Amino acid sequence: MAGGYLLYSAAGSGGVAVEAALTLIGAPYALVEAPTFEDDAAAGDRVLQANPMRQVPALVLPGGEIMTESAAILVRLGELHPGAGLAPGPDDPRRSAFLRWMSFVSAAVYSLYWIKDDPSRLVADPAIHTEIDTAIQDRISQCWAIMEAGVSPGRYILGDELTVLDLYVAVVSRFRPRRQRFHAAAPRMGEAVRRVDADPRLAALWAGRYPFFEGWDRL
Ligand SMILES: N[C@@H](CCC(=O)N[C@@H](CS)C(=O)NCC(=O)O)C(=O)O
Repeated sequence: MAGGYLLYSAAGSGGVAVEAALTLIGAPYALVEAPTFEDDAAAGDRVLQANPMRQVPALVLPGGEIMTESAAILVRLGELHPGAGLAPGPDDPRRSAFLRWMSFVSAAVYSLYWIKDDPSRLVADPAIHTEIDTAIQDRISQCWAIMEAGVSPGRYILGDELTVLDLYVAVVSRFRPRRQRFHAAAPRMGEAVRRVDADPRLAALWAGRYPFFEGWDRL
């Protein structure tokens, strides 16, 4: 796609973090809606042309190159648009923590959803699926607590400036076990993500793509 970004994403998915980054950057993008995690084979087929993992997000860069992997996409967008100030550069004192925690969210938390969303991918016996789900929810809460202990937040997770890490955590912490457990495990990061939730530049995006509704966090 010449001249703009093409994003494969879905409402309520990790792709919304990429949508948030593009919104703050002010970069126009076209969207291919592909709710790969729902019982929708066509959605998987749609994203397959960009991502052999059948997952969103996948981003086609203006030059045609395809990127998958949410953390890499977010870091790269920050690099490609330095004026937006969303990704600490190589000489920034926050750089090591930035890369560390971007990878951590992806590897330690987000990757668990491939099993959590459908435990039969690993274990056929449905009698065990609830146990797996509970164990994964506990593991996710533990990971948030480990991250909470390792960061030194200011107004945002890495200090007083918003980065794509804040967008990433604000979205991934909406997945089950959702925010009640996230806030219990990570109260200081919780303040940062509430700030991201309330950012007026993102109000329309959250409302349209990952809305809060009465009782959403009790699911
Ligand atoms: N490692 C990937 C994980 C992406 C991912 O799990 N995406 C979910 C949506 S939030 C998905 O497409 N799930 C469908 C599936 O895994 O079959 C990333 O960080 O981008």
